Amino acid sequence: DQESAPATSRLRALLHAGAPIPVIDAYDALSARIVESAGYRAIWASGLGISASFGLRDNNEASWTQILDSLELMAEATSVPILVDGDSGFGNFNNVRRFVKKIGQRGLAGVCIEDKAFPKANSFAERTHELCPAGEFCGKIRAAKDSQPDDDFVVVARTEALIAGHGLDAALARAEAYRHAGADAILVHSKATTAEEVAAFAARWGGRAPLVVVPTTYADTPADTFQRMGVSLVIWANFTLRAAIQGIENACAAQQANGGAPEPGDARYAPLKRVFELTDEQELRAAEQHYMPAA
Ligand code: SPV
Ligand code: MG
Repeated sequence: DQESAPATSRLRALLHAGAPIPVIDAYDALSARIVESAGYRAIWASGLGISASFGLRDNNEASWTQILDSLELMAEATSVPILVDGDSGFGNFNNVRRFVKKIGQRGLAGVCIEDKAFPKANSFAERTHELCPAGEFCGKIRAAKDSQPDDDFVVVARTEALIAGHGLDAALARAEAYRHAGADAILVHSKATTAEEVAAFAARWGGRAPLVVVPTTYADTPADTFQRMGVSLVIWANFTLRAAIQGIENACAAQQANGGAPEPGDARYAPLKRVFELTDEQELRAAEQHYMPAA
């Protein structure tokens, strides 16, 4: 996990660290910087978060080039590896190939592709979730692996079988097929309110490939439960997004209650100094010293 190793290799090392690694979402370059400075070892570039940052729904409303532009800025702003939420691949295997090639060129460390139909819907949306046929999805995984920028790039296959109500056997059969297609890890998504469902999956999976979970609806699960399950990555997929929304809402409400103006010294606001730190203002001053003639 050396800083000098490529992002792809560092993400791969986390998958095989032998203990659950907490990963949190970012939805733009600034939130990615904040996550990195808080000490997270990897970032989840959330599809929900990026689309919400555009004011759009998590239904493939944003074009994939709009998402790519945001991902490029996120990668440029950070040095920890970024696992990209690639939704259902923005189309068929051919769209997957193009997307993986483009994120690979931009230094993203891996991609997660889910076995939903296109356009996808958020897993927590109250609706019928249509899955991509397993055979077709295996082609997408193979296409992703064949388009990766280096051998360590991580392709996570995400099954939505439990979300779609197809049950444990179907989820396990799909995961096994995706592993054979070349997936480096399996994300088993669940909207259950306890970890029981994913624990049952993990028990039958038996560590055939690294396992990734997204415990949004079972967030109160103790960390040692994930350890016992043999989970590799625990992705807190929408927590910076929700913290930002709540933070801005609280600040706006307080200002509105104060006639529209901020209260002097309100600790709700990060100091401007923090903004300049997060955008590395200091580096520009040093570069000016280096490149500009003294006045
Ligand atoms: C996302 O963060 O966009 C995800 C995770 O895909 S979830 O919203 O939990 O489905
Ligand atoms: Mg998503």
